[in-house]
Amino acid sequence: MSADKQLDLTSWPAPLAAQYRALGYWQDKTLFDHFQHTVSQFSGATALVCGQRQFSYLQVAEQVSQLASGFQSLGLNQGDNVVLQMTNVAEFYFCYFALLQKGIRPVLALPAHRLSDIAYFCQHAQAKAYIIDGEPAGFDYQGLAKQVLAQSNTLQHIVVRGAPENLQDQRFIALEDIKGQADHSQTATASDLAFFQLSGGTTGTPKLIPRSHNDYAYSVIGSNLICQFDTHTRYLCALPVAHNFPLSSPGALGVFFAGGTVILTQDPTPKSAFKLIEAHKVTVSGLVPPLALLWMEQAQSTQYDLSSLELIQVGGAKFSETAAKALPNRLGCQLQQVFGMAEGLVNYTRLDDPIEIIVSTQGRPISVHDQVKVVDEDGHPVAVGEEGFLLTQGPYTIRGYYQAPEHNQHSFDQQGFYRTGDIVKLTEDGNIIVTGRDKDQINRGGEKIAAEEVENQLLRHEGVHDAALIAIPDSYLGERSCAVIVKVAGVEVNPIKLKYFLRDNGLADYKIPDLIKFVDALPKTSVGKINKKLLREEYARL
Ligand code: AMP
Ligand code: DBH
Repeated sequence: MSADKQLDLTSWPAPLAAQYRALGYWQDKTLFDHFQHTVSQFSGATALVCGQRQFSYLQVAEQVSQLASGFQSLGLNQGDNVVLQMTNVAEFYFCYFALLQKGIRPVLALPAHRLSDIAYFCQHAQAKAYIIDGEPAGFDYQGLAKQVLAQSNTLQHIVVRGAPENLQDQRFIALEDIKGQADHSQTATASDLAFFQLSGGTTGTPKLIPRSHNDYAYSVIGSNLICQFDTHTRYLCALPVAHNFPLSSPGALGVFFAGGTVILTQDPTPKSAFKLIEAHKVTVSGLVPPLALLWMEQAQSTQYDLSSLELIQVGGAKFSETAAKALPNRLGCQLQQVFGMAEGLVNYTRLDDPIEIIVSTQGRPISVHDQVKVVDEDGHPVAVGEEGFLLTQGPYTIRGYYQAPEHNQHSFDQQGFYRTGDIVKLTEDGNIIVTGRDKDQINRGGEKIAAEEVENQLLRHEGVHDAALIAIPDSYLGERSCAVIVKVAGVEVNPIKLKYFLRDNGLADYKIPDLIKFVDALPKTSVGKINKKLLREEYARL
């Protein structure tokens, strides 16, 4: 089945699409149109700061138009997929808009993804190009690209920011060298699939999330209204640029739609971030809970002036009420909790909410047309204040993962509501409190790990007979991962060897178990599945 046919299967039912258009949520403008609109209004304003480099809106637009023709001259066309993996550098946005302009669809990989993820994205998306950062400190993406090439039969180009090392291999080409004559013509249309976000996942393989221009643009515009991003906004992008939170909630796209400035950093720790806050008079940033805690600790003794900060958004994992109460004083600004997902639904506490709501809830949906259902095991709605499973549909929540028909059967209900896998309570006033999780995932300080993926990799080791990956509480990260393993008799295995084995197999560092424990047998439920609930209780005090 062709990729576009597949999108039809996962797109919104016609009556809902008509409603979202009638409401003005879907404006039938592409993400590139929205960006261009800002360029036409604020061409001289600073759009982007990246290290020593600064770019006005016009300068960003020039870079984008030259890359748009560059990508086409490589033979990439509307409907083609590519994998884009950049660190927090300006070129991420140049590539992103250029690809979107031409209807070429990037899979937004995170810098932490490794061979096992990237090879899978390339294969599943039939990617024709893999675009990487060739000069970051700390990791050799060009080396990774060589390994990816060896496993892919679709990749034709490795496009490298910086200098390609592998000059004998014609497939490696510098991003700088593909730039052509400025090309402002657009091939994409707003109802098209624009790009792929990635799901934290719950299964053996990560899932690709198809986002359309219309739905994503609406989530950004709605977020801007709630968070009041405007031309004065100076947003420090401290989380990985490609992640849904700093890209769209309202994140960098919110800034670019509003005419503000994005300040990029590769290093989100206080030492570097605080310096940038002072230097660029940052007004807002989005953080995961462990980073927020670190900033709060260090703010006490910092020499830098943080007084420009107006708002800190915290999301990606549950932020404790105690920390939430302390944040405004420690950082001298307002707190906003954000509970979102790359599949769609994003909830915010509102800027004018009473402080009790801001510290004790994860907010409410962007749109009154985000429908949320909180149901029990049998799918019946629970009473307000009762815990249940959260399902949702709305103007920017996907109807299906990309080419994953079997998985989609479980992930969406009969009406097409997405099963978030989160356990929540609704308050009287419609705010959501996240109380737990039904999905087999570990949320390691905002980084999601699908237990099954790591278990499958562990089971490939000759010394592993059975394996279960569980979350254990951690005061800093919220959760850490622990692999509980039954060995094969007579084969020598130890935690260090297993961790190396996983790394050598291309598993990303954040997915490598923090702890590995050996047991004689794993507890089973009455139907013979591993009893993870029991394991979690047993290992909770480690
Ligand atoms: P993903 O589907 O990989 O984008 O991850 C989204 C998931 O992150 C949500 O379904 C929640 O499980 C979790 N999450 C995001 N924000 C929060 C938050 N503020 N509090 C608790 N969990 C969160
Ligand atoms: O965790 C997430 O995926 C997330 C958190 C906050 C998200 O996708 C978002 C906001 O948009």
